[in-house]
Amino acid sequence: MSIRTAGEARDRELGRARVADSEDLQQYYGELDRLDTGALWTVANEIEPWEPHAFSAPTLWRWSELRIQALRSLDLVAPEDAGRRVVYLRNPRRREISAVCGLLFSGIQVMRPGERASAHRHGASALRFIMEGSGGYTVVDGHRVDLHPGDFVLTPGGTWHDHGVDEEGETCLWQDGLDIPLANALEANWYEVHPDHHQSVDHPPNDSEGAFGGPALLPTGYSWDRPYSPLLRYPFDATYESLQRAASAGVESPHDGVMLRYVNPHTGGHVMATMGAAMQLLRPGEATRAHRHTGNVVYQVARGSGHSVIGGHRFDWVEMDIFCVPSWTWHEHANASTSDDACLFSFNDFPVLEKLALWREQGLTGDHPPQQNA
Ligand code: GTQ
Repeated sequence: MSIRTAGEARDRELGRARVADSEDLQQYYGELDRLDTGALWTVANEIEPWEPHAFSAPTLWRWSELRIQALRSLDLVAPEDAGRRVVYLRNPRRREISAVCGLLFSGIQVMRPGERASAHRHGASALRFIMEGSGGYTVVDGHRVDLHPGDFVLTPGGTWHDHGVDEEGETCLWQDGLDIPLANALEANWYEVHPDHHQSVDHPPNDSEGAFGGPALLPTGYSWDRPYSPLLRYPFDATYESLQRAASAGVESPHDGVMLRYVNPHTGGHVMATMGAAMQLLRPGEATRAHRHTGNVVYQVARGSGHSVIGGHRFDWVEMDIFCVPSWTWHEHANASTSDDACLFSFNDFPVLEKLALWREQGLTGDHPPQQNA
């Protein structure tokens, strides 16, 4: 759909491009075209929409279907040939750039016991949300990080990483979130294979948590100048406890319920330069009020069941389902249960919007969003 459709009626206002066509103009446009130029007023209303325009469609992927297809790939391809054995989520309106939403990528990676993917690094940054299995691990620049269900794990851009599952473990499934389409749109992505194909672990296992995972305590005498968090794993239990504590302390938003952002303990900022992540708690019976903002968000249901209304469409979700909220799209969430918590993990491109001063947010005081233009 053309990005003009939304505000077309208003495009006849003084201040917008509203030049009436004529034969002389058509001839003129032809001459400009031959010089690889154009008249701004023929495209101005398209390239300067009244409001941020989302190219992606709000979409939900059911875990019950994703899981079966991801497991099927176990017998169809080997990680040595596939590089990574991943079923990626393709937004119906972003097919050409393999994006899940906006300029974000998401895939379900599956590995069985004893398997190891070869080490590589790239300009794009990656994060993982672990769903299932045991004995899974990733090695990030020589630091081994164990992967447990519910954990949120970082593989920042430029770091060597290789994943595997120990022989005595169980088949592991996790969601990969990357900024590949963004890095490609900026024409800045690159890829390198590790010369030895595997890294040696040259630090104690899970050492980033030992050093940086304490409650608001940091080791003295360290220096850190990398553009991402030195803490590489954020375990689910500690995250859930923090949500409970925040709820008791009355930390809540009418739009998000109790929502906590994963932080770089060194700066208090987002965990990586291009992607942020959060976990939110919807208490039993809780329903949030609609809001919208620039930036794209991919959610995964970490606990419970409920529904979200995104751009006027209702999506019912259960544990591990994945859904997305495109930029500037009204959204609200509700916990279906009156006795159990619901938790939503999410990752986003907010750091990019903030750095480029393009972050914008709009809340709604009433309960019902106006009809979306898209
Ligand atoms: O583990 O680095 O799902 O490079 C897609 C591309 C995972 C990874 C994906 C990747 C990775």
